[in-house]
Amino acid sequence: MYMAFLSDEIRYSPQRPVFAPILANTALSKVPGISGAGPSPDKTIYTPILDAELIVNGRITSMPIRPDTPTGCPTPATITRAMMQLCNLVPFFINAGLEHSPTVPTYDLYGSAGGDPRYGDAVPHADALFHKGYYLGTSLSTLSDMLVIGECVPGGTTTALCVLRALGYPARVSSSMVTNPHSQKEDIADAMNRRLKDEGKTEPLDIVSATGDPMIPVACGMLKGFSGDVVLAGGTQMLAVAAVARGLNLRVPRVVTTIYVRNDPSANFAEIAEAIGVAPIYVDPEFGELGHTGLARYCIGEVKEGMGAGGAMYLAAAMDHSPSEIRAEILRTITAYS
Ligand code: AAM
Repeated sequence: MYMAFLSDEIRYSPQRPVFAPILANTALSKVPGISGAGPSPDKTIYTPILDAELIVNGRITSMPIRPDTPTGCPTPATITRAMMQLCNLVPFFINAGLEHSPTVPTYDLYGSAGGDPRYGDAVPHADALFHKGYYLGTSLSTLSDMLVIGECVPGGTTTALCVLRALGYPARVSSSMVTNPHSQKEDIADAMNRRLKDEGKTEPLDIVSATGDPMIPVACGMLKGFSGDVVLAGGTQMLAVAAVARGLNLRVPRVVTTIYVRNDPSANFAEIAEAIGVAPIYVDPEFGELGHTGLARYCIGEVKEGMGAGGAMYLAAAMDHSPSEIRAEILRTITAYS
Protein backbone atom coordinates (compact mmCIF):
# COMPACT_ATOMS: atom_id res chain seq x y z
CA MET A 1 0.00 0.00 0.00
CA TYR A 2 1.36 3.42 -0.89
CA MET A 3 0.82 6.19 1.61
CA ALA A 4 1.52 9.73 0.54
CA PHE A 5 2.89 11.41 3.64
CA LEU A 6 0.41 11.24 6.45
CA SER A 7 -2.70 10.65 4.40
CA ASP A 8 -5.88 9.16 5.79
CA GLU A 9 -4.25 5.71 5.68
CA ILE A 10 -3.28 6.18 9.33
CA ARG A 11 -5.71 3.72 10.81
CA TYR A 12 -4.23 3.17 14.22
CA SER A 13 -4.35 5.42 17.25
CA PRO A 14 -2.15 3.87 19.89
CA GLN A 15 -2.86 4.71 23.52
CA ARG A 16 0.49 3.69 24.95
CA PRO A 17 3.01 3.12 22.15
CA VAL A 18 6.54 1.94 22.82
CA PHE A 19 9.21 2.95 20.32
CA ALA A 20 12.02 0.42 20.64
CA PRO A 21 15.15 0.74 18.50
CA ILE A 22 17.37 -2.34 18.57
CA LEU A 23 21.09 -1.48 18.55
CA ALA A 24 23.72 -3.89 17.30
CA ASN A 25 26.99 -4.14 15.43
CA THR A 26 28.10 -6.45 12.68
CA ALA A 27 31.79 -6.77 11.83
CA LEU A 28 30.77 -6.16 8.22
CA SER A 29 30.53 -2.41 8.91
CA LYS A 30 34.35 -2.42 9.22
CA VAL A 31 34.78 -3.73 5.67
CA PRO A 32 35.73 -0.70 3.54
CA GLY A 33 32.98 0.26 1.11
CA ILE A 34 30.13 -1.72 2.71
CA SER A 35 28.43 0.99 4.79
CA GLY A 36 27.91 4.73 4.64
CA ALA A 37 26.09 4.82 7.98
CA GLY A 38 28.94 6.64 9.63
CA PRO A 39 32.03 8.67 8.76
CA SER A 40 34.53 5.85 8.03
CA PRO A 41 34.93 2.05 8.28
CA ASP A 42 36.72 2.28 11.64
CA LYS A 43 34.35 4.81 13.22
CA THR A 44 31.01 3.51 11.92
CA ILE A 45 31.05 0.87 14.67
CA TYR A 46 30.06 3.74 17.03
CA THR A 47 27.03 4.88 15.00
CA PRO A 48 24.37 3.00 17.07
CA ILE A 49 25.78 4.46 20.30
CA LEU A 50 26.02 7.97 18.90
CA ASP A 51 22.60 7.82 17.26
CA ALA A 52 21.07 6.80 20.61
CA GLU A 53 22.95 9.57 22.43
CA LEU A 54 21.69 12.09 19.91
CA ILE A 55 18.09 10.92 20.28
CA VAL A 56 18.23 11.15 24.08
CA ASN A 57 20.29 14.34 24.51
CA GLY A 58 19.86 16.21 21.24
CA ARG A 59 23.65 16.35 20.83
CA ILE A 60 26.73 14.18 20.98
CA THR A 61 29.34 14.93 23.63
CA SER A 62 30.90 11.53 24.39
CA MET A 63 33.19 11.41 21.33
CA PRO A 64 34.36 13.82 18.65
CA ILE A 65 32.56 11.76 16.00
CA ARG A 66 29.23 12.27 14.25
CA PRO A 67 27.15 9.36 12.97
CA ASP A 68 26.65 11.13 9.65
CA THR A 69 27.58 9.80 6.22
CA PRO A 70 31.10 10.41 4.85
CA THR A 71 29.69 13.36 2.86
CA GLY A 72 28.13 14.84 6.02
CA CYS A 73 24.51 13.96 5.31
CA PRO A 74 22.78 14.02 8.71
CA THR A 75 21.97 10.76 10.44
CA PRO A 76 18.32 9.64 10.40
CA ALA A 77 18.52 9.67 14.20
CA THR A 78 17.86 13.42 13.95
CA ILE A 79 14.42 12.60 12.51
CA THR A 80 13.77 10.03 15.21
CA ARG A 81 14.83 12.53 17.88
CA ALA A 82 12.44 15.11 16.44
CA MET A 83 9.52 12.67 16.50
CA MET A 84 10.24 11.53 20.06
CA GLN A 85 10.23 15.17 21.17
CA LEU A 86 7.03 15.93 19.28
CA CYS A 87 5.22 12.88 20.65
CA ASN A 88 6.67 13.21 24.14
CA LEU A 89 7.98 9.67 23.98
CA VAL A 90 11.08 8.21 25.62
CA PRO A 91 12.56 5.56 23.33
CA PHE A 92 13.24 2.13 24.77
CA PHE A 93 16.70 1.26 23.43
CA ILE A 94 17.71 -2.38 23.30
CA ASN A 95 21.33 -3.51 23.23
CA ALA A 96 21.24 -6.73 21.20
CA GLY A 97 25.02 -6.87 20.74
CA LEU A 98 27.25 -3.80 20.63
CA GLU A 99 31.02 -3.80 20.49
CA HIS A 100 31.27 -0.83 22.89
CA SER A 101 29.19 0.27 25.88
CA PRO A 102 26.39 2.70 25.07
CA THR A 103 26.43 6.16 26.63
CA VAL A 104 22.69 6.29 27.37
CA PRO A 105 20.56 3.71 29.22
CA THR A 106 19.63 0.67 27.18
CA TYR A 107 17.90 -2.61 27.97
CA ASP A 108 20.84 -5.00 27.75
CA LEU A 109 20.28 -8.48 26.36
CA TYR A 110 23.92 -9.38 27.03
CA GLY A 111 24.56 -10.27 23.42
CA SER A 112 27.80 -9.83 21.48
CA ALA A 113 28.53 -7.91 18.31
CA GLY A 114 27.87 -9.94 15.17
CA GLY A 115 30.89 -11.46 13.44
CA ASP A 116 31.86 -11.43 9.78
CA PRO A 117 29.84 -14.34 8.34
CA ARG A 118 32.58 -15.20 5.87
CA TYR A 119 34.85 -16.37 8.66
CA GLY A 120 32.46 -18.19 10.99
CA ASP A 121 28.93 -18.08 12.38
CA ALA A 122 27.98 -14.42 12.71
CA VAL A 123 25.52 -14.76 15.62
CA PRO A 124 26.30 -18.02 17.41
CA HIS A 125 23.75 -17.26 20.14
CA ALA A 126 20.84 -16.39 17.84
CA ASP A 127 18.54 -18.86 19.61
CA ALA A 128 19.26 -17.33 23.02
CA LEU A 129 18.70 -13.83 21.63
CA PHE A 130 15.38 -14.94 20.15
CA HIS A 131 14.24 -16.20 23.56
CA LYS A 132 15.40 -13.04 25.33
CA GLY A 133 13.52 -10.99 22.72
CA TYR A 134 10.45 -13.11 23.37
CA TYR A 135 10.69 -12.48 27.10
CA LEU A 136 11.10 -8.75 26.50
CA GLY A 137 8.11 -8.71 24.12
CA THR A 138 5.90 -10.40 26.70
CA SER A 139 6.98 -7.91 29.39
CA LEU A 140 6.32 -4.94 27.13
CA SER A 141 2.82 -6.32 26.46
CA THR A 142 1.87 -5.39 30.00
CA LEU A 143 2.84 -1.75 29.37
CA SER A 144 1.87 -1.01 25.81
CA ASP A 145 -0.68 -1.58 23.05
CA MET A 146 1.66 -0.80 20.13
CA LEU A 147 5.27 -1.77 19.70
CA VAL A 148 7.29 0.03 17.04
CA ILE A 149 10.57 -1.82 16.53
CA GLY A 150 13.41 0.14 14.89
CA GLU A 151 17.02 -0.78 14.17
CA CYS A 152 20.47 0.69 14.06
CA VAL A 153 22.93 -1.82 12.63
CA PRO A 154 25.52 -0.29 10.28
CA GLY A 155 26.33 -2.88 7.63
CA GLY A 156 22.90 -4.37 8.33
CA THR A 157 21.67 -4.22 4.74
CA THR A 158 24.38 -6.75 3.85
CA THR A 159 23.40 -9.17 6.63
CA ALA A 160 19.78 -8.65 5.52
CA LEU A 161 20.76 -9.60 1.97
CA CYS A 162 22.49 -12.78 3.15
CA VAL A 163 19.48 -13.82 5.24
CA LEU A 164 16.88 -13.00 2.55
CA ARG A 165 18.84 -14.88 -0.13
CA ALA A 166 19.35 -17.89 2.13
CA LEU A 167 15.60 -17.95 2.76
CA GLY A 168 15.06 -18.08 -1.00
CA TYR A 169 14.01 -14.48 -1.77
CA PRO A 170 15.56 -12.87 -4.87
CA ALA A 171 16.30 -9.75 -2.86
CA ARG A 172 18.33 -6.72 -3.81
CA VAL A 173 18.77 -4.67 -0.66
CA SER A 174 19.04 -0.93 -0.19
CA SER A 175 22.06 0.95 1.16
CA SER A 176 22.94 4.01 3.23
CA MET A 177 24.90 5.25 0.20
CA VAL A 178 23.77 6.71 -3.11
CA THR A 179 25.89 4.16 -4.96
CA ASN A 180 24.97 0.78 -3.53
CA PRO A 181 28.10 -1.43 -3.25
CA HIS A 182 26.30 -4.29 -4.98
CA SER A 183 29.18 -6.40 -6.20
CA GLN A 184 30.75 -6.42 -2.73
CA LYS A 185 27.43 -7.40 -1.15
CA GLU A 186 26.76 -10.04 -3.82
CA ASP A 187 30.17 -11.64 -3.27
CA ILE A 188 29.45 -11.96 0.45
CA ALA A 189 25.91 -13.30 -0.10
CA ASP A 190 27.11 -15.81 -2.73
CA ALA A 191 29.84 -17.13 -0.46
CA MET A 192 27.31 -17.47 2.35
CA ASN A 193 24.77 -19.23 0.19
CA ARG A 194 27.35 -21.78 -0.87
CA ARG A 195 28.40 -22.38 2.71
CA LEU A 196 24.82 -22.74 3.96
CA LYS A 197 24.04 -25.21 1.18
CA ASP A 198 27.16 -27.24 2.01
CA GLU A 199 26.18 -27.28 5.67
CA GLY A 200 22.54 -28.11 4.84
CA LYS A 201 21.22 -25.20 6.91
CA THR A 202 17.65 -24.23 6.00
CA GLU A 203 16.01 -23.41 9.35
CA PRO A 204 15.45 -19.64 9.72
CA LEU A 205 17.26 -19.26 13.05
CA ASP A 206 20.17 -21.39 11.79
CA ILE A 207 20.44 -19.05 8.83
CA VAL A 208 20.38 -16.00 11.12
CA SER A 209 23.00 -17.61 13.32
CA ALA A 210 25.29 -18.25 10.35
CA THR A 211 24.88 -15.00 8.45
CA GLY A 212 22.62 -12.47 10.18
CA ASP A 213 23.17 -9.86 12.86
CA PRO A 214 22.03 -9.72 16.52
CA MET A 215 19.10 -7.39 15.76
CA ILE A 216 17.20 -9.95 13.67
CA PRO A 217 16.58 -12.69 16.28
CA VAL A 218 15.75 -10.12 18.96
CA ALA A 219 13.18 -8.41 16.74
CA CYS A 220 11.61 -11.79 15.84
CA GLY A 221 11.43 -12.82 19.50
CA MET A 222 9.80 -9.52 20.48
CA LEU A 223 7.31 -9.91 17.68
CA LYS A 224 6.37 -13.33 18.99
CA GLY A 225 6.08 -12.21 22.60
CA PHE A 226 4.22 -8.94 22.20
CA SER A 227 0.44 -9.30 22.35
CA GLY A 228 -0.53 -5.96 20.77
CA ASP A 229 0.06 -4.33 17.43
CA VAL A 230 3.64 -4.51 16.09
CA VAL A 231 5.21 -2.23 13.48
CA LEU A 232 8.64 -2.94 12.01
CA ALA A 233 10.20 0.45 11.35
CA GLY A 234 12.88 0.16 8.72
CA GLY A 235 13.76 -0.72 5.14
CA THR A 236 15.20 -3.91 3.68
CA GLN A 237 16.63 -4.88 7.08
CA MET A 238 13.08 -5.11 8.44
CA LEU A 239 12.09 -7.23 5.45
CA ALA A 240 14.73 -9.71 6.62
CA VAL A 241 13.05 -9.71 10.05
CA ALA A 242 9.63 -10.21 8.44
CA ALA A 243 10.98 -13.05 6.27
CA VAL A 244 12.46 -14.84 9.27
CA ALA A 245 9.18 -14.31 11.16
CA ARG A 246 7.30 -15.87 8.30
CA GLY A 247 9.78 -18.77 8.18
CA LEU A 248 9.12 -19.33 11.90
CA ASN A 249 5.34 -19.26 11.31
CA LEU A 250 4.96 -16.08 13.34
CA ARG A 251 2.63 -13.28 12.29
CA VAL A 252 4.03 -11.07 9.55
CA PRO A 253 3.64 -7.50 10.82
CA ARG A 254 3.41 -4.20 9.00
CA VAL A 255 6.66 -2.67 7.80
CA VAL A 256 6.84 1.11 7.66
CA THR A 257 9.65 2.82 5.82
CA THR A 258 10.38 5.92 3.79
CA ILE A 259 9.60 6.52 0.16
CA TYR A 260 13.36 6.81 -0.38
CA VAL A 261 13.77 3.08 0.27
CA ARG A 262 10.87 2.20 -2.00
CA ASN A 263 12.26 4.43 -4.77
CA ASP A 264 15.77 2.99 -4.59
CA PRO A 265 16.35 1.61 -8.11
CA SER A 266 19.22 -0.56 -6.86
CA ALA A 267 16.88 -2.48 -4.53
CA ASN A 268 13.56 -4.29 -4.97
CA PHE A 269 11.83 -3.51 -1.68
CA ALA A 270 8.22 -3.62 -2.94
CA GLU A 271 8.70 -6.89 -4.81
CA ILE A 272 10.27 -8.67 -1.85
CA ALA A 273 7.70 -7.25 0.57
CA GLU A 274 4.99 -8.76 -1.58
CA ALA A 275 6.79 -12.10 -1.81
CA ILE A 276 7.02 -12.25 1.99
CA GLY A 277 3.39 -11.18 2.43
CA VAL A 278 4.14 -7.76 3.89
CA ALA A 279 1.89 -4.82 2.97
CA PRO A 280 4.30 -1.92 3.49
CA ILE A 281 3.46 1.64 4.41
CA TYR A 282 5.68 4.28 2.85
CA VAL A 283 6.17 7.69 4.39
CA ASP A 284 7.02 10.57 2.07
CA PRO A 285 8.21 13.53 4.16
CA GLU A 286 9.06 15.60 1.08
CA PHE A 287 12.55 16.47 2.30
CA GLY A 288 13.31 18.13 -1.03
CA GLU A 289 11.08 21.00 -0.02
CA LEU A 290 12.35 21.70 3.48
CA GLY A 291 15.21 23.97 2.45
CA HIS A 292 17.89 21.87 4.15
CA THR A 293 20.67 20.66 1.85
CA GLY A 294 21.55 17.60 3.94
CA LEU A 295 17.96 16.37 4.16
CA ALA A 296 17.48 17.08 0.44
CA ARG A 297 20.19 14.50 -0.21
CA TYR A 298 17.81 11.84 1.11
CA CYS A 299 15.84 12.41 -2.11
CA ILE A 300 18.80 11.42 -4.27
CA GLY A 301 19.25 8.24 -2.27
CA GLU A 302 21.66 9.07 0.53
CA VAL A 303 20.84 7.64 4.00
CA LYS A 304 17.15 6.97 3.08
CA GLU A 305 16.12 5.48 6.44
CA GLY A 306 17.49 4.32 9.78
CA MET A 307 16.93 4.32 13.55
CA GLY A 308 13.26 3.71 12.81
CA ALA A 309 12.93 7.20 11.30
CA GLY A 310 10.14 6.28 8.86
CA GLY A 311 8.20 4.48 11.58
CA ALA A 312 8.74 7.39 13.98
CA MET A 313 7.14 9.79 11.47
CA TYR A 314 4.29 7.32 10.98
CA LEU A 315 3.82 7.07 14.74
CA ALA A 316 3.70 10.87 15.07
CA ALA A 317 0.99 10.96 12.43
CA ALA A 318 -0.91 8.15 14.19
CA MET A 319 -0.71 10.30 17.33
CA ASP A 320 -2.47 13.11 15.46
CA HIS A 321 0.44 15.37 14.59
CA SER A 322 -0.04 17.15 11.28
CA PRO A 323 2.44 16.96 8.37
CA SER A 324 3.44 20.58 8.89
CA GLU A 325 4.07 20.05 12.62
CA ILE A 326 6.17 16.99 11.81
CA ARG A 327 8.23 18.74 9.17
CA ALA A 328 8.74 21.84 11.34
CA GLU A 329 9.99 19.72 14.25
CA ILE A 330 12.43 17.85 11.98
CA LEU A 331 13.81 21.10 10.61
CA ARG A 332 14.15 22.57 14.09
CA THR A 333 15.96 19.49 15.43
CA ILE A 334 18.28 19.15 12.48
CA THR A 335 19.20 22.83 12.56
CA ALA A 336 20.08 22.54 16.27
CA TYR A 337 22.23 19.47 15.49
CA SER A 338 23.98 20.90 12.43
C1 AAM B 1 21.67 4.40 10.98
N1 AAM B 1 22.42 5.47 11.32
C2 AAM B 1 22.79 6.07 10.22
C3 AAM B 1 22.24 5.37 9.13
N2 AAM B 1 21.55 4.29 9.64
N3 AAM B 1 23.55 7.20 10.05
C4 AAM B 1 23.77 7.63 8.81
N4 AAM B 1 23.26 7.00 7.71
C5 AAM B 1 22.48 5.87 7.84
N5 AAM B 1 21.97 5.29 6.75
P1 AAM B 1 24.16 0.08 5.57
O1 AAM B 1 23.92 -1.39 5.46
O2 AAM B 1 24.46 0.71 4.27
O3 AAM B 1 25.17 0.39 6.64
O4 AAM B 1 22.77 0.75 6.04
C6 AAM B 1 22.17 0.39 7.26
C7 AAM B 1 22.34 1.44 8.34
O5 AAM B 1 21.81 2.70 7.90
C8 AAM B 1 21.59 1.10 9.61
O6 AAM B 1 22.38 1.38 10.74
C9 AAM B 1 20.37 2.01 9.56
O7 AAM B 1 19.78 2.24 10.81
C10 AAM B 1 20.88 3.26 8.85
